[in-house]
Amino acid sequence: MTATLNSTPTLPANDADPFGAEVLEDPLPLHAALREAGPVVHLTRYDVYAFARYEQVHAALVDWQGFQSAAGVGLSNFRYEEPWRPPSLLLEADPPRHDAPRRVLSRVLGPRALRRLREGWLADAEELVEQVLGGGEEFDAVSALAQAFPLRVFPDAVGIPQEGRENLLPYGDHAFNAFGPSNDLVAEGAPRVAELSAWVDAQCARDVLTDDGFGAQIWAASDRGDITPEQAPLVVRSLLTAGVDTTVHGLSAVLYAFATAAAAHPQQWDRLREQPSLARVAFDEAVRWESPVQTFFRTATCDVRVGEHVVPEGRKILMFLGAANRDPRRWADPDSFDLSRDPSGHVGFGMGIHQCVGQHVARLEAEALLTALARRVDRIELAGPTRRHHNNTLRAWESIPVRVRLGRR
Ligand code: OVM
Repeated sequence: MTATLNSTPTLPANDADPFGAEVLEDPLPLHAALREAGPVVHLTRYDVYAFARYEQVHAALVDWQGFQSAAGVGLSNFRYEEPWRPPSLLLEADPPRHDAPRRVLSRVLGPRALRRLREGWLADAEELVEQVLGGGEEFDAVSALAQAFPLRVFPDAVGIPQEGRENLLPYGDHAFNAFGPSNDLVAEGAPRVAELSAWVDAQCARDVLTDDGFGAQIWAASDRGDITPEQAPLVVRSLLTAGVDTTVHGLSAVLYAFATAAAAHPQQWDRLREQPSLARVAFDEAVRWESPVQTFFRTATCDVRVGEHVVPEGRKILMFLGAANRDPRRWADPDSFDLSRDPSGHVGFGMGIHQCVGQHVARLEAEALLTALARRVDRIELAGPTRRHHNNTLRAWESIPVRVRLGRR
């Protein structure tokens, strides 16, 4: 390794803590510094490599042979360290083992399967919006909408019982913290991990799930032999881990974007009101702009050449999805939330074989909520100071106080 490094130019280094409170509060300065430093940077604090430019993040995401997931997509290297829970069959697996669970879940969550849910979710969103607006023209967009809507539709769609649903957000929050170092955020979650994990695992059993939800369809796939009966509960677990917090923060992001549009993104809400079919573009643009999932790691499976540098075999690489999604080398005016741009190609859902399998679910939730809101509200703006929620992986809001003005019916 020394010989390799000596024969190549010095790797740019950065000693910032990407999981420290200061960066989590505002990651944009670090992102800019890492992109500027070069195509690959050494993060000295954790002795890992970093990609922050779109080109390298995209290339690593699509090269699953060179950049594996089975050693874990967090800082912890499963080659040497025991994972905090049995690894995900999807997220923390490589082909060929990854492929059967992925095929099953892709079908369960695919556009065809979601058609069955569409009418009901559109009606649920209208009902929720009606109820929230009935409570007054000022409310917290995070709790009242971004959390309330996914919690209203998603657990029912999976088919879990009512009891204990308040565990979903804390469990997901911990799971996403666990991809980072074992810092204060992980320590704060630690006392409840056993209890939350036991509850989540219990919801994955066949006899606990309704007979018509995503969970039942995963179990039915094991009856057909598409996956094994041992795999079925772990695939259900992926839904309960990755399916709630992510959509909550994605919805928060798009609501924040519109609420701040008066200052930074003029006329975006008016455009959505005139053309509700923009709801899906708006959501994808918000996922690009905010990147609710900020980072994932990969592990090099061989010495990988990056420009004039080499990432040695077995080493972890931190991919900054959020930085790639605002790389000026790829995006014009990257910091603006702009409904007239084409956000496709963003890496907020990842890219390649691991690209978010739930993205159609997320888009349907966003479409339902945004169209319901746009039908009733003709102006949305901040009504007070916002507060971030810190998580080692997620870019999140704790609170977005908004004021709305009701429009014509
Ligand atoms: C999983 C999973 C997938 C994506 C993200 C994630 C906690 C988990 O399969 O459990 O974050």
